[in-house]
Amino acid sequence: MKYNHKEIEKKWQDKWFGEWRALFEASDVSLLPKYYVLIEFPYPSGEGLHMGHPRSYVALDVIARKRRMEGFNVLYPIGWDAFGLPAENYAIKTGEHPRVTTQKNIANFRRQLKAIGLSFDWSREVDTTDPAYYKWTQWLFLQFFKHGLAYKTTMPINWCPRCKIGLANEESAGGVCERCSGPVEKRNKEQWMLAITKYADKLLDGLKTVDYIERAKVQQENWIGRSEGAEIEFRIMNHELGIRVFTTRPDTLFGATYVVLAPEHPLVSTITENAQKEAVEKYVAAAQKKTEAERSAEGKEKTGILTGAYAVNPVNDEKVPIWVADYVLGNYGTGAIMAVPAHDERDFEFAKKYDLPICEVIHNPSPPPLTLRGGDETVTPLKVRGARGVMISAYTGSGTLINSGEFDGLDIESAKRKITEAVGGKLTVQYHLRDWVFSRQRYWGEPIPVIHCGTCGAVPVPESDLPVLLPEVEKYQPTENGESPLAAISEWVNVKCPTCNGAAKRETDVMPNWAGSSWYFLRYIDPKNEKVFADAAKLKKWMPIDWYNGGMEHTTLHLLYSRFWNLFFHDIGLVPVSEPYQKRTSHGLILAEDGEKMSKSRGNVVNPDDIVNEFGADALRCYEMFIGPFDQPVPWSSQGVVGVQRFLERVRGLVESCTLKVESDASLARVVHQTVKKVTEDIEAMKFNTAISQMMVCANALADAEVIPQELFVLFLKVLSPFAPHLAEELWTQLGHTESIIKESWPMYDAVLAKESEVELVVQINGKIRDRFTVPADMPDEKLKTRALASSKIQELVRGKKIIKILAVRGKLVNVVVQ
Ligand code: ANZ
Ligand code: ZN
Repeated sequence: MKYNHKEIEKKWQDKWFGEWRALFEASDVSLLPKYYVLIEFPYPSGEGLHMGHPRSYVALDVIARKRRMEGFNVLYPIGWDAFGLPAENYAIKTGEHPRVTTQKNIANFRRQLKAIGLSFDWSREVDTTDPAYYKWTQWLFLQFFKHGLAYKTTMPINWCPRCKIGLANEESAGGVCERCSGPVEKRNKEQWMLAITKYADKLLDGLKTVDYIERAKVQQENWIGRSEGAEIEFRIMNHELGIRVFTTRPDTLFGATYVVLAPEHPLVSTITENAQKEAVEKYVAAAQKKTEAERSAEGKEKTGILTGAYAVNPVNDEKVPIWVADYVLGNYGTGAIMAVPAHDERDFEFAKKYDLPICEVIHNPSPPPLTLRGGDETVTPLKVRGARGVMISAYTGSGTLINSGEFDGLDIESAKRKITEAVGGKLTVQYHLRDWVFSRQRYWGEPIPVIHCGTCGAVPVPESDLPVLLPEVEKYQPTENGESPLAAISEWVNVKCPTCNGAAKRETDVMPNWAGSSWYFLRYIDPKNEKVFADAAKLKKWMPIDWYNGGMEHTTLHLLYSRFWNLFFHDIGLVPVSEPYQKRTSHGLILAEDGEKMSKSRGNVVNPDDIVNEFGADALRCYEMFIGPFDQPVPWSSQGVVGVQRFLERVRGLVESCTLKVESDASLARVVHQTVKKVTEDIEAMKFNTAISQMMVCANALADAEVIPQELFVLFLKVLSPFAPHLAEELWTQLGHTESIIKESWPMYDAVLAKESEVELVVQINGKIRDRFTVPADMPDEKLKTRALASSKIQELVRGKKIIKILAVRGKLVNVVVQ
């Protein structure tokens, strides 16, 4: 009789999400230790769930289910990150209200997630687009505002002149509009900003206290990019003004042979000589069209243009030309650099191209040989002023100073300090992190709760007037001049100032779709609270999150943003811990069978619904866990699902051979206890794939036995249950139980029973001992022989020789006879 997964899985889901729903509900009053498991809540897209979602969700479902069986009070919540562009773009195209599409999509996602048997606590579902939720997003925004961390400034945005719409960075990748494929421009607009840079050091320091996957820590550190250096002023000849440069290498000041301004630098137009004006303006306009990434890409040919003006190097009074070049960015440091071609790669390339002087000031203890060959062509070494050798590239290593007057002989570090001091500069710290552009000229987002008054300035909407509801609009398209569609509703825009009662206007920008996800983990703790965003005592009970899994692509976005929000909330006493996530892990992508990214346009998408239908939820779950190392990208395989389904079929058959009576056979007991041990440990290490292969080995051993002692089968069934919960419940009832297997305790293994009895195997070649290692005592002869021949030592010694005979003595020795 074939296992009817459709019927059986539905039966258990009906119980779990119906009569038995308390099983998955976290308790605010329980005295059991708490455990908060979190996955990144999905954006409910029209396409429905994709295969990547279950990889993360099932993995943490396994952990949540195991923790419940270990006696924890588990919180494993779910919700919808539902503001966002696809629903809005769809509305622009079809006129259908984003709320309508969003509700439809949510219903579909809910159905799909339940069909996979995920043990979410559905009583705490949140939806970021629900006014009862975004009221608090707005309230939290106002805390930033009140503490001076939300401010308005003019910033360039991505603007598509054809679609007349402001685009998010993600919609204008490569400088191309996602909708019309036309070129995107930069346009200056007033934007709300959140001062995340004020938290740069806290965001760095906090990383030292949490258990994050190493890659995520490194990415965040690099993104924040703390850089110690100095600001030094260069006087401009024939001008009152000076140019301040930021350098991490003030020790190389004697080697600064020219100065470069970013095209955006405000001094460019002031100091450019008349003869150069036209050319410089053209250059600046061209630079504006490039993205930051294009401008700073390594290996890309550097371009620049002379201003005709000169500056004075403050350390030696040398006259140096001032250039404009787009490899210098306007919004980093001071937007101006001193160029030291001898010791900076980019400056070296630039100096070579424009034939600028190169002056060596750090002694290179092992200079490259005079003639060097790079590939097939000979590299021409450059003659360098003051140098004793030649240079074929910048020397960026450490060493002592040369050609630096009184500072000669100093090491780099002390020279940094002394030279900065000598020229009246100051030591500073720069961060690559930028403040967060927090407004969008869009419809489908949280209205920013601020009112602009001519007299009082920007005034927060009073708490009692929150939420500021999204009004109904006729058109979802931004206005002609790139304002949010909200700007077109005058009865909504025109209000009284809450402070002076004069005529005032509402802010018409909305928040970015990162807002709702920056604090959702707090709302799960108290999702229905109408008085506060979450009750303090409950926050204290549940925070921090014990285990958070999510995509690597969010490391420098959502993960950083939400840490920032939480750090700030902690500073103003709203939350009990500074770091929200105690542990962060990440899963690899699931690729299509062809190894490419799954995408609709490639037509290689595997739909979870189809897999659940054909093979069952348990097969989907187990296969996603079996597919490969959890943190690696892996291609989907339809063969693989079939294999896993066969394993589950085999497990189902086992229950028929179960008996209460028999004594357990030692070797069968060993496999089962080893399986309990391995699955227990592998789940913690997220080695789900090896946990499943061990369960496959175990199922085979159980299937080979004539009868299976029920106590052993039960151990196996319990460790299988987080992976294949439907089947586990079904077999559990077949053994006569009436309550859920989830209520059982996680099994203990018997360490003595689990231990392989092992022996040392001696491997000889022609009677001489050549290798020894341990093997299971009961390894059969044929396996012993293969194992012996697999040893690298033995392989080495028999290579090229003819093996005549192999003898094995079980539990002792293998002798290989060669000619
Ligand atoms: C002179 C120098 C000599 C430099 C040398 C480096 C090596 P990080 O580590 O990223 O902070 N720089 C400064 N502002 C810049 C800007 N707005 N756009 C592009 N480059 C800029 O890098 C700091 C270094 O990058 C600075 O130190 C400056 O070049 C350059 F042997 O100054 B350095
Ligand atoms: Zn006012």
